Amino acid sequence: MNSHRTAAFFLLMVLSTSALMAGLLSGQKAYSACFRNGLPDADCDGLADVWEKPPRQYLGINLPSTVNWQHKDILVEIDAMVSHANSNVNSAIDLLKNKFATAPVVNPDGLIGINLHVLFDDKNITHDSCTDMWTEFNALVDDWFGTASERASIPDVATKKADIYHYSTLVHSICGFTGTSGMAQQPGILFAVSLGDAGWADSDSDGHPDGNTNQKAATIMHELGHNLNLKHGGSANTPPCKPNYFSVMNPIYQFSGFVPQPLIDYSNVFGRDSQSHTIDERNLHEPHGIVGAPPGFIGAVGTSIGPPPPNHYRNFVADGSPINYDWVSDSDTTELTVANAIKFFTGYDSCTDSIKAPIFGYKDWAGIKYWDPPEDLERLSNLIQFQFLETNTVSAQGANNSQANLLDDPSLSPCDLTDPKCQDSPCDPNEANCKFKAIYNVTDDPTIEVGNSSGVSDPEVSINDIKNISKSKILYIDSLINANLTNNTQIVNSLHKELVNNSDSVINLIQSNSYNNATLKLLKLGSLIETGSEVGIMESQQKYLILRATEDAINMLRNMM
Ligand SMILES: [Ca+2]
Ligand SMILES: [Ca+2]
Ligand SMILES: [Ca+2]
Ligand SMILES: [Ca+2]
Ligand SMILES: [Zn+2]
Ligand SMILES: [Zn+2]
Repeated sequence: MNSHRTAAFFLLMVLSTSALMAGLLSGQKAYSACFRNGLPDADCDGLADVWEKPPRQYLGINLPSTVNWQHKDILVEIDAMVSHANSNVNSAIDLLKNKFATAPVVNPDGLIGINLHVLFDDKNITHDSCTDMWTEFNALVDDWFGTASERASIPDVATKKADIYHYSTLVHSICGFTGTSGMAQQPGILFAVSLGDAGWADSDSDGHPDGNTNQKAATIMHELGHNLNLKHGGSANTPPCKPNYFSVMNPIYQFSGFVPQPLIDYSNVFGRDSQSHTIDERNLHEPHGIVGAPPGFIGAVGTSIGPPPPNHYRNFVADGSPINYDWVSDSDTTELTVANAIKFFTGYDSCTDSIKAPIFGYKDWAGIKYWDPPEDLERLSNLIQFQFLETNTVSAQGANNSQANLLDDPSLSPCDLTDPKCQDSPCDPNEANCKFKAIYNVTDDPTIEVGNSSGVSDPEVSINDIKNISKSKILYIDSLINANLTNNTQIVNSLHKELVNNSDSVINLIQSNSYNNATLKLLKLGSLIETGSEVGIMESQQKYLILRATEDAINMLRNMM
């Protein structure tokens, strides 16, 4: 079955630097520099113009009637196993279509955005308690990629369709990776979404988990992102869990847990320190904030030392407001040159990273690889995209990019491009000292395989990771109660049992996936704390802390249902 994964397409074109620059300077539409299978691809979406124009066909496969040769299109077919084809799949798809439609990506038609076409097709694939990646999954691809009528009429349709479509099956679970949310080729065509293990939400309450709308939308976008060559840290997988990488690709932002609400979007801006170009863990500024997230988004930053509750991480609004994180744990937030590793989230081992270095966000939307072209061409199309973006669509994308002004802050000194890491730097491309390293000649080497899958995504967030985070939140509430009600042992003991020690304690309820009952119990405990008199003398400040932590835990559990 590997044929459609290894099908090679050759870019039979030679593009010299001077021709490109001449095109840009004369105002010619430089994005005609893109080709697919040697055919012009005006909008650089990996679909040749001729396929996107009427009758909109490729090897007998009809493309959606709304594909546009002058506007980027991404085509996805999704099939589902029985019990995984609930109606909220459509809600998740609608949510994603809106995100792509307003993406800060420019098109020859002068409009921004990407048209995401999702065909939610076969919904009756025989259920399997786990799907082996990739042997069993590839068999599903062979059997189900394409519509029933395409499969009946087009020989080898799976191979052909993989040239123009991404393909996913909503499966129950991935063998050997219980609880993981998915797996994807990176870059590539295929991805699996696996939200069936115990603990994921049961959207239709039939006793069979399948993921709620947010869980589905985030996972589809995350896995498709891997196909489009996005990684857990943007341009690379490591380090993951960067607080200034505001993307659904970031494991700490894909689901609620460390953050109150998931971030279901690709990043558009390099998140950075509110007063400098990046965040340098060797030189942190306690009184500064982090900027670059979508308006209102609450992020999370963690560290391996220091007591900030709960569990060594702190939430922040990424609008530049001071985080006031006491990085050195000396009970003030005034230090301006602190060294600490801030990608460490207790309860989620995949974040563990003690190296202190500058950490960079990424502009996902500009870094998308539409069709696994040679690296050189990728750089080229990114450059073109940036140039065009700056000159033609600044106002169009303004609404979506309110932090753009911060990035262009002229009071900041240019970032140091002699630092190799600055290839991922948060420089604005128009800044005098911020340049892509070079524009390469595009090779016509016919041995380069295009459209080939060259890797697989790193392990994804699992439901167990999320449950670990929720349990740590409960333990934190428990520790607050212990610390603040020391002189009322009987009440403390009974609250402790309710939270941690009874067979139906909140922790045990979470463990057995009874999120609703855990929530009810937390609400009861909350009102008990609220009334105060019943639990003895407690300062209002202490009460506030406990109530806030309780609310946080309740919010998280609600996101899991
Ligand atoms: Ca195209
Ligand atoms: Ca197009
Ligand atoms: Ca199908
Ligand atoms: Ca269900
Ligand atoms: Zn299932
Ligand atoms: Zn991933």
